[in-house]
Amino acid sequence: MFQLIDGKSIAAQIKEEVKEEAERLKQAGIQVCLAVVQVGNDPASSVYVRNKKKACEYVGIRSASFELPEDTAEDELLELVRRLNEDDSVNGILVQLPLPEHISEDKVIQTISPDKDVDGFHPESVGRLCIGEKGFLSCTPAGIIELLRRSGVEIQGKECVVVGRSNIVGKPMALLLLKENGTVTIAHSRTADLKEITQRADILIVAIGRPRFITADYVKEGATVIDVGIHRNEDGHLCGDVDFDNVKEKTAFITPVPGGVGPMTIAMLMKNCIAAAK
Ligand code: L34
Repeated sequence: MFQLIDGKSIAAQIKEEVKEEAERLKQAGIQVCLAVVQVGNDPASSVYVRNKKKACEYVGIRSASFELPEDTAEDELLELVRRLNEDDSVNGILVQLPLPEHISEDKVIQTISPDKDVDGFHPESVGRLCIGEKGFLSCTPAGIIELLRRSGVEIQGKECVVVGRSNIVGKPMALLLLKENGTVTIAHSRTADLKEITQRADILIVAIGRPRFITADYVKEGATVIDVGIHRNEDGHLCGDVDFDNVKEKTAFITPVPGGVGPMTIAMLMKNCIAAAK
C-alpha cells in the first residue's frame, strides 16, 4: 500500500499560515506586494501565472501584474525590472520563465534585486544556499522539502537521487537534500546507467521533462517518489515524468500530477513574499 502525498492539501495548509502572517503585517501597516511579470502568452505559463495571482489574492498579498508582448525588447524588460527594484511598494519580483529566445534569462535574473528575489534564482541566493547561509530558496525544491517533512518522510541518512540538473530544480534540490543530511546523487540525461542509479534511491526526485519516463523498473520497493514534471497531452490531460499507475504500488509515498509539486511551488512563493516584506 502506498501513501499519496497530497500537495494540494499541504499547499492549502501553508497558504493558511501565510494568510495569518500577511494579516499580521497588514495590521503593522505593511501591505505585501508581488510584481508578476509575464512576457508573451505561452499557455502553460499563463495557467501558472494565473494560479500565482489567485494564491496572492487568497492569502492577502497584492499582485501587480505586468503582461508584456512576446516581441518585447530585452532592454525594455530589464528597465521594468530596475523600476520594480526601486519601487518601495513592491516586495517581490517574479519574472515567469521561460522567456522568449531573444531575451537572456540570466541577464534578467541577475538584474532582479537580491532583496526581492522571491524565486531564489539570483546568483546571490543560489550562492547563499550553496554555502548554507540564509536566503531565498527556489520555490519548487523548497516545496518538495516541505512535502517530505509534512508527510513524515525522513531525509537524514537516506539515499536521495535527483534526476535532472537544471538551475531551477535539480541543482538547488540536491543542495537542499544535502542540507537535510541526505546522501545525494544527481543523475541526468547523459547518466550512463540511469536505472541502476535510480534503483538505489530511498527518495527519488524526478525532473527530466519526459512524460511518464520513470516506470516501475527504475524504482526501489518502498521508495518515496516525487514527480516534478508536468506535461499536457492532446486531450488536455496532465501527466508527470513518472508513470504514476505503473510505479505507485512499488512506492511507500508518491506525489500525483497534478496536485503534487505544482501547488507547493506556489505556496512557497507566497512564503517567500512574506519573508521579503519582513
Ligand atoms: N520564474 N518561472 C519562474 N518561477 C517559477 O517558480 C516557475 N515555475 C516553473 C515554470 N516557470 C517558472 C512555476 O511556477 C513551473 N511552475 C509551476 C507553477 C504552478 C504549477 C505548475 C508549475 C501548477 O499550478 N500546477 C498545477 C496544475 C496546473 C495546470 O492545470 O496546468 C498542479 O496541480 O500541478
